[in-house]
Amino acid sequence: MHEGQARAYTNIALIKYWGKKNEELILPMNNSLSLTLDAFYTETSVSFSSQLQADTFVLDGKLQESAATAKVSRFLDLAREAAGTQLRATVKSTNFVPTAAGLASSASGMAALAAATNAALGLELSDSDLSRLARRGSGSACRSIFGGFVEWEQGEDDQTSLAHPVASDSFEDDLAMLFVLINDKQKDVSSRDGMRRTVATSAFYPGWLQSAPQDLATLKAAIAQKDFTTLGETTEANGLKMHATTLAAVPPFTYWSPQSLVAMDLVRSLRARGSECYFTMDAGPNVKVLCRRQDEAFIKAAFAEIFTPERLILAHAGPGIQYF
Ligand code: 2P0
Repeated sequence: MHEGQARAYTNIALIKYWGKKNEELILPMNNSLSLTLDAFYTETSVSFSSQLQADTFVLDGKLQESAATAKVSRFLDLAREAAGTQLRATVKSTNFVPTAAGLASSASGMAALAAATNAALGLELSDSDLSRLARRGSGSACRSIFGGFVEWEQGEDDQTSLAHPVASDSFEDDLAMLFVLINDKQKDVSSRDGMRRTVATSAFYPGWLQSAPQDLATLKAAIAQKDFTTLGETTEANGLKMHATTLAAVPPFTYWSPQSLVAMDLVRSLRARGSECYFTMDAGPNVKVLCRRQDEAFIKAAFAEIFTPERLILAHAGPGIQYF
């Protein structure tokens, strides 16, 4: 019996990963930069045993069906190959997200799975190697190996595509992110399908690729200078550009819902009234609001006039991977 356990926190990209140049290796089209957060995480245990005939995957106490288990199995195959073993495994994962959040995260999930597997098989991977391995499970997972600000270098091959922490002199500790949870049961386009469709068909995708490097450079300079205004403006602009690409895809789609627009409007009106905050969104209707930590209570209270308390969750910068 070989066992390992790990915890990984989710991350939200300030400069988005949107599109792959290699689907099998999960090599992205552009560098991305995220903030790891403390509010949502996944704990995973992996145990390999010669007694097992097949891999099993239990998520939040429920045995998963074949599709979810196959995804985990494909990931375990990579680790088995590295370790030179054929042993099958039992994987148990728990997502620590507030109830009804609609926030199950492949970033924290795959990062925790990679780390727990690393421990179980005694691979002794460095954090860089772990980031490469996690990337194969889900692109954004490579960033959840590290805490605080993290950049994923797109690279050119399996070896060169990985994340690393971005030096920040603890700037992240001055920040907060308010999650505005919007569950309106719209039909989902998974991020994987959404990216693929956008890369293949969107007339706006070349514009995305053209501007992402400048956004990244501006954001990194803002981190170095602890310039919150530039950080926020760049985050919001970059997110809007990513979402604009989906409108020009064939067929078109959007992750925005009416309530997302309400949240975005409130951010703009708070700003107009002198309360600095900025929004970003990912492959779903939830809106994440970036603000200074000193302003978080005021901004949360403004949102509480429109959204019920269980839909509002404050997060702060979180740590990298943890073994226990
Ligand atoms: C990001 N997203 O940078 C971007 C922004 C969603 C929008 O990474 O196909 O689950 O497994 O590599 O990492 C979500 O996509 O996709 C994501 P795969 P992943 O956070």
